[in-house]
Amino acid sequence: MRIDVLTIFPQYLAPLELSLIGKAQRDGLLDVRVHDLREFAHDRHRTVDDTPYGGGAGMVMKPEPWAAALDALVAPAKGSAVAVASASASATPLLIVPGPAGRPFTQAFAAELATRPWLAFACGRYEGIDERVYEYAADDLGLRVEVVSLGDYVLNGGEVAVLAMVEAIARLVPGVVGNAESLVEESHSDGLLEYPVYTKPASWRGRDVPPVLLGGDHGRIAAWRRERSIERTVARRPDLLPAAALTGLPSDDVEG
Ligand code: 6GU
Repeated sequence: MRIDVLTIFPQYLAPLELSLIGKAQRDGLLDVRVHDLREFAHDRHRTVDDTPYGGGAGMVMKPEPWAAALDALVAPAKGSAVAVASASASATPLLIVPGPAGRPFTQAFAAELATRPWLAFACGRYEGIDERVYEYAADDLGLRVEVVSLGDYVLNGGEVAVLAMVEAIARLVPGVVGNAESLVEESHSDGLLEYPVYTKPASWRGRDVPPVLLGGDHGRIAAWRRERSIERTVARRPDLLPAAALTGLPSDDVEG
């Protein structure tokens, strides 16, 4: 999977070199390319923002640097090595713009994005990006554009959100997570929150591991974990329960 990130703070994305995502890059499973938007601002001060039409607080990102950056991404100079390589992979990236006004980022959406050969993230700062950039990307460059939000709060820019989204997506790309079984039982994989987990010692500071987990009866353990998942979801995320019930998985326990 190829991932391009356009940002005025390339250093913000440095953690993508670490841990599982860094290893996946070295293993050739991920190809992450971070680009400095200011390289595409051609005035003396490399300006990327300006005051909003209609007035109001803050600044808006200018369309010209964004268009130049997206042009370079989608239609690299003809005959270049990049043009040849990307033409064989996938013609255009899916363009993701992180922002609090976006569609919610979920595990299901992460799984869909993990099947894509090429994603591009456009990190806005300030009050946002001139609206015409979205139209240009869709209408003139033919990109699918998705504004995506991590949740109902406001970050200063898209960079931290990209770190979170890339981690959630990349770990679903086959081979990135060594033990694929660990993807099956985690939170949100069946619409419920994950059950509590324990390790040695069996007794610690007067607190014992639930005895059922020590018994080796895998049927009883699975039933216990299902109950704890439902209990925890009821307590912390009751909004998830209608969708989880529709999967049919926990319905036996809900009735009993
Ligand atoms: Cl994806 N971006 C920004 N800038 N703020 C956010 C967000 C994303 N999700 C929640 N708040």
